[in-house]
Amino acid sequence: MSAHHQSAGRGDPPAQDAKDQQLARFRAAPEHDALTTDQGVRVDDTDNALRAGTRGPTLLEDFHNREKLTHFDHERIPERVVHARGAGAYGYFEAYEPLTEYTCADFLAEAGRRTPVFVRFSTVQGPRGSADTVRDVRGFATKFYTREGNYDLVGNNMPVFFIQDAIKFPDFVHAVKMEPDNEMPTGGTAHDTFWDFASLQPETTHMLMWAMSDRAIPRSFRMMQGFGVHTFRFVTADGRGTFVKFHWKPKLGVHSQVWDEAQITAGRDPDYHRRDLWEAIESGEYPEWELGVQLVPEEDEFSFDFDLLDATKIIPEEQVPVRPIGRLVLDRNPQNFFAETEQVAFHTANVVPGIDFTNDPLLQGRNFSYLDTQLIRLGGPNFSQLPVNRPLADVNHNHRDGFGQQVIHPGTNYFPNSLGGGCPAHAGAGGGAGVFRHYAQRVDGEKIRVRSDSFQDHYSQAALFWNSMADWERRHIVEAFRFELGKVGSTQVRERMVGNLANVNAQLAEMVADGVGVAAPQPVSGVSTASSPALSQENLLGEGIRTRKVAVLAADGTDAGQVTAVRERLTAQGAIVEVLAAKDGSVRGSDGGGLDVDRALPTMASVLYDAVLVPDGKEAVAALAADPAAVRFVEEAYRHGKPIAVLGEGTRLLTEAKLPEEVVLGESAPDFGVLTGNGTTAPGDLADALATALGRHRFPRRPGLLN
Ligand code: HDD
Repeated sequence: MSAHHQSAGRGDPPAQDAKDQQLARFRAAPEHDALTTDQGVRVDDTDNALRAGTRGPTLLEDFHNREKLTHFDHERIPERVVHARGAGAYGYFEAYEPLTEYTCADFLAEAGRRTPVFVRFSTVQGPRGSADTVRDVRGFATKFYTREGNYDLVGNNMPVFFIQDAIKFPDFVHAVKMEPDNEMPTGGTAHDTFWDFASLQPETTHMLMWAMSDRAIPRSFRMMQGFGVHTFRFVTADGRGTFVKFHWKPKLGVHSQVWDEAQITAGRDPDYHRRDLWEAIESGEYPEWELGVQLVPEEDEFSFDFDLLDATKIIPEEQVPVRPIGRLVLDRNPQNFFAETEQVAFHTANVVPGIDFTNDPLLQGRNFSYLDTQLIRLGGPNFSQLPVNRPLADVNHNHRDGFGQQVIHPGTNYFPNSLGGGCPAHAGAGGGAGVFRHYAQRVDGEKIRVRSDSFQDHYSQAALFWNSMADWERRHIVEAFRFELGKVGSTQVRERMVGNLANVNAQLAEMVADGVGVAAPQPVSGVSTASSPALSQENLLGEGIRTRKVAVLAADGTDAGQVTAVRERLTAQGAIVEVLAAKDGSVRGSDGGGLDVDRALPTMASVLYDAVLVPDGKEAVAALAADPAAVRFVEEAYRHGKPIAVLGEGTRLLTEAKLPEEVVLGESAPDFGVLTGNGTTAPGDLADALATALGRHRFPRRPGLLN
């Protein structure tokens, strides 16, 4: 490959028709684009190894064959020990206003300043090839290529963590990953070792509430919140500190799948989230988040009933509001998964002037761990030279050599020096802006291996979370605990875990105990009754229905006019409408014209859509009613709480799917997101009603749901 290909990386335009361009280049100048060895020698044939006679042995002399196989044999690198499964994209961060009152961070210093970013989303437990829609925490890691160096905000889609001290991380990860003897399960936490650990480690309780909630089964990466988790510190140019927590809020709202749906999706499309992100960006629907901060003056450090340094705690938004400070837009897919998404190396200690750490013991441990992990994963100390990791800011130091060194460093390699003109010089000497100076925090204490008493309350905020949930969110949490603990073989572990839950809520503990066949624990007195409405997804719907997917079930005889009318109305609001029929190609509309089929029904499933529409047309509906895949499609959409719209004859499919008749055909049907239009209903009106229903995402109070 020629040099201009190899240098492709960050900042290059997307590869639209890269293959065509490459071919054209080859035709124009074969000497530049022909296949070569690593040494640049052009190769005549890469399909046949050199052999002695056409049927004879392969020869060791074939350097091209040996080089090709050797390179292939070394293609894999160790996958991430956690967060191995992920998807990434480029974009930019744009600041809303100067934040100089709180931080001297250059990328936050001016309204409208844009900073390029790379974001990688991930699951935690599963290996690289595991399914996207497992019940798990999602990683949300952002690398800001600021003018003053790279800043990494390595967060999750949940604002707290399982443990308080990083020294517990290897234990936690050993317990959560696949079990050591049989390497099961692949993705997810529903197994003995995880719950054994969790039940013995009560500090996990708050995070467990989040992990058993719908937050752990997002509809899309684009519809997740993100959190920096720890309390960090903003620092001004004159050295003043302010505590800060970071929040990403998705423009599209926070939405989830239901558990049954997530499990089916894992089979129907294991790449569901990866594909969703990729396709949204390819189609110009750039996902967007707002970055918000909770700011706490240093003098208020001890004014909370929890410790700001404890990563198992949130600051409720009602207590300290989240102030929006900028937006993140992802507008470019990577060109090469390995080079970019796999090789990106995040590190909590990648900070820039104006952002500093606190003594959160989880954060302090992370500040060691990420650099260490990159050394083994990326094979040496020069990984920051990889295109995706390279800062935009100038890099100047005396680090030298090592595996994979890309830079030809001239001159001296030590400091102080006179022979190299004293360069690179200490930036501090000039005293200028844009230099990282550690926050001057006074520290005094004994060397002790002891957790602070202020870290001991493990249940109040777990209760806060539970108390803040809507009825259906609580139902989902109970079902999730029942599922997970139901997969645990050890009765002792089940009992111990249920016992912990009694500290959160007696009803929760009772319902879980009932589901997993253990005795309900004794109620605990003094359980917190506080709540925080900002935690419920019912209050995080977002606006609009952009990129929501609507399936139209069609067959020969479908009322094509209706489809066109509905499609127009919905796509005008940004929804995606796809016509599904038994076979690809087109179907005959009821007016005799053709209706293009977007997807063959057998290749799709209701779990891959947000709503379903069955248009009118006697012949078509009869065919659909006789097709088990179509009937199942409607039934599943119903059981997963999705909006369903039927016009005229389409109603028959509701009956065929054996949905609760009193609901779907009763007056309350629209309240449950089942919309039926008769002969006089204008398709546009039905489309509007469907759009409103889609805006509510799901109808979790509908009878007959699968959780
Ligand atoms: Fe971590 C990866 C997030 C605690 C050690 N972590 C990793 C990634 C995310 C997080 C998003 C994937 C980055 C990527 O996409 O490449 N981790 C968190 C959050 C935590 C957290 C939000 C708690 C607040 N992590 C944590 C602790 C330790 C680690 C306490 C170790 C002491 N994390 C790692 C790691 C990983 C990692 C082993 C695996 C691969 C990598 O770093 O690059 O170093």
